[in-house]
Amino acid sequence: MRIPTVLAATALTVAVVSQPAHAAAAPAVVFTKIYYDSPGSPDFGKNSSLNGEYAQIRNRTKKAVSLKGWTLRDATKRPDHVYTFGAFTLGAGKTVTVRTGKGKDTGTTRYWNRSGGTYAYIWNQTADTGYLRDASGRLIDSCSYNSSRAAFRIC
Ligand SMILES: [Ca+2]
Ligand SMILES: [Ca+2]
Repeated sequence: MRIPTVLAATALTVAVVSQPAHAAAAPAVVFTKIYYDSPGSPDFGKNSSLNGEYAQIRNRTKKAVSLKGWTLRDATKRPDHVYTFGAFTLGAGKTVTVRTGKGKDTGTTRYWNRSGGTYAYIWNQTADTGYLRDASGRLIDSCSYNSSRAAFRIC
């Protein structure tokens, strides 16, 4: 059935106007950056290079959020591409950096502790997606990129 142009336009206007009421609230904890092309080229997979790629996650709220059991992963369906937070609290307005390589966890930086050369990188150099899920597996935020022209993506 053909919809008269006037009616179609009216329906579109209604849909656009009503959209904010249905839009989900911005999540409390969000990706802010994925630095996917570690400095230097080529990327040989040394620990310093693995730690040159990272994802940053920020708590936008005025309350601390426990990230214990929360997971961070890329688009790859591999169990070793899942980072699970241990006991960790992200303070109000604070940002945590999750680096791919090995290191000693601090209050602001966590380490995926991956090694094994070039296959240890998590974040693809051209296109990938980060997923952040809470301890019950609910998707909290995601960040996608599809460009090799930059070294990082601001989410
Ligand atoms: Ca590089
Ligand atoms: Ca990947």
